[in-house]
Amino acid sequence: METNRIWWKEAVVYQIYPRSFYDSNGDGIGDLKGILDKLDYIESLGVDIIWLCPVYQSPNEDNGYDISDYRQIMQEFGSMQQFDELLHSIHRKNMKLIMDLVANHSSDEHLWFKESRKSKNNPYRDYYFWREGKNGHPPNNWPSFFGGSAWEIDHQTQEYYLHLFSKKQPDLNWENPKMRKEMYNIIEFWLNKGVDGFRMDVISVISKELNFPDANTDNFLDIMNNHYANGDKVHIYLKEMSHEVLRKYDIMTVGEGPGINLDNCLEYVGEDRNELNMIFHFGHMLIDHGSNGRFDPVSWDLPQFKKIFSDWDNKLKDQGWGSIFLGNHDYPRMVSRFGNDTQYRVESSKLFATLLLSLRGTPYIYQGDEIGMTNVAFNTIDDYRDIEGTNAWLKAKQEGKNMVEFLKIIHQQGRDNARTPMHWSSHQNGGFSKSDPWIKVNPNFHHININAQDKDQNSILNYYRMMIKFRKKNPTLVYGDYNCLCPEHESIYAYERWDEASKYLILLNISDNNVVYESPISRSYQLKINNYITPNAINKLRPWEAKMFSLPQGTTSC
Ligand code: ISL
Ligand code: CA
Repeated sequence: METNRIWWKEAVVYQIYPRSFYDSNGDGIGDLKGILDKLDYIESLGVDIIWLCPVYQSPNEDNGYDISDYRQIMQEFGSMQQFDELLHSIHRKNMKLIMDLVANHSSDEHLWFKESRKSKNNPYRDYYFWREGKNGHPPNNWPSFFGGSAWEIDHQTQEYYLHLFSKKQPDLNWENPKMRKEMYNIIEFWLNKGVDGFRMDVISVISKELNFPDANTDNFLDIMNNHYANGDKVHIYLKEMSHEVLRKYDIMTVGEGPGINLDNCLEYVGEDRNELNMIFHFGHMLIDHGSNGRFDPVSWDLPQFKKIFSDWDNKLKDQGWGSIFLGNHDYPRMVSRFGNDTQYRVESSKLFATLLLSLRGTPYIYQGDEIGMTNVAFNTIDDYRDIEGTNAWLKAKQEGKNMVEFLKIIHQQGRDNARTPMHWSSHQNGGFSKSDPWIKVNPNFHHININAQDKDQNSILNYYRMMIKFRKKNPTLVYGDYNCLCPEHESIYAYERWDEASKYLILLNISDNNVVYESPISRSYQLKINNYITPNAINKLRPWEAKMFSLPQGTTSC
């Protein structure tokens, strides 16, 4: 048993996308009071930590990932007083709250940027990256994550500013110590309020290649890896941030960022590094992305999927710590993407709950996955809200693509899949709001909703509750070793978790077929978890069946 036990390793995190969680005042937008109203529900899941996607003041070009004041709450979401009340109520329930820290860029409506653009010698000029154009063109050919150039001309001074995301999200200049100090003060402001940590947005790109060379490829991922991510100084900044503020508090940090991979992850989370506690790894999130990204989908197979989890476990097992997640607000719904969201929606949702809560690392549950919410398929682009999807649509149109086909790709891959309102009940708008929500509700709320599942003992929701409880009672599932059996099997994901105290074997049938899997168990065993209600033979797995056995210590499964 691990001697070095830490609360954030044993915790289960619940991610909230506030805009779509619960609307308390009937304006169609989820809000802080809505989260407060539903705190008993969140507590009933048995989770320990709530991660709130950004709630700061923002013009919402990118739903809060464009912050115009880091010390104010977005008016649509409520007031600072309500935030304080929410934080206290969360603490009263013995849960913790982590905030989203978006430090790579601000909104162009932030005071710093408004000043910065005024003149070349404004004191805030160096809070951002300003460069001259080249012969009437941007300073280089870098593309933005959301399409088009990463540079925008500002007519006032006739210079370009850098924005790796939308042009309303100018990149902050981390080279500037004054800017860094302001950011640390902001972090301190929230920590002094009592928040328990941060999820750090695109933290891997805060140090970019500052001579701004032209990219010599069209492949976005390559450009991002070569020029944006893991720059020279990222670790200097993270160490400084930790030294100046983070280390003074008992908090947790999780870094998000493209370009963090098996080779460099320990530089971010190695225990001797004093940088971050954990990072999200994106291998499985990019598994179906082709060379042109998410709107260029490719197929994937189970051995690939298993290898990603095994490699990451192996890399982090002695040093650092992992985060386990199967979806968030940037990706399609977990069950639609990896499972079967029609015939086996219930079984496959439960199967992925089993996976999520039985791997080593801190599990993150994305709102709505606990009831098996699915992707949505709006029949017109007008019903979509996400800047990434709508930009991609315009580009595809300009390129003369088949737009009927492209809409299907948006259905499958778009970020709005995960952003439709939560389904609280079968009432109007899924009980989310009394008026039209900011984005349409998925029409399947009539049969997929919390109210119905709360009462049903065999629901996905109650399976999550049971699995969370089971994990929390069994630290072996948190800290124990991991070994993947049959990595090449096309439909079975089988693995063991063990320590001196106990041993578990987990069998997951990731397919629509009945599979016979000669279970390696030779001696006495106990079936602890099963996502089917009726029993069956030990060596048979029905479609999307998940079984967890406890084995006597010393049993070899291979
Ligand atoms: O979704 C992606 C593009 O296909 C990801 O690359 C994503 O942009 C990246 O993981 C960063 O995401 C985070 O920062 C963005 C914001 O739009 C996302 O919602 C956020 O999670 C910019 O702040
Ligand atoms: Ca509201």
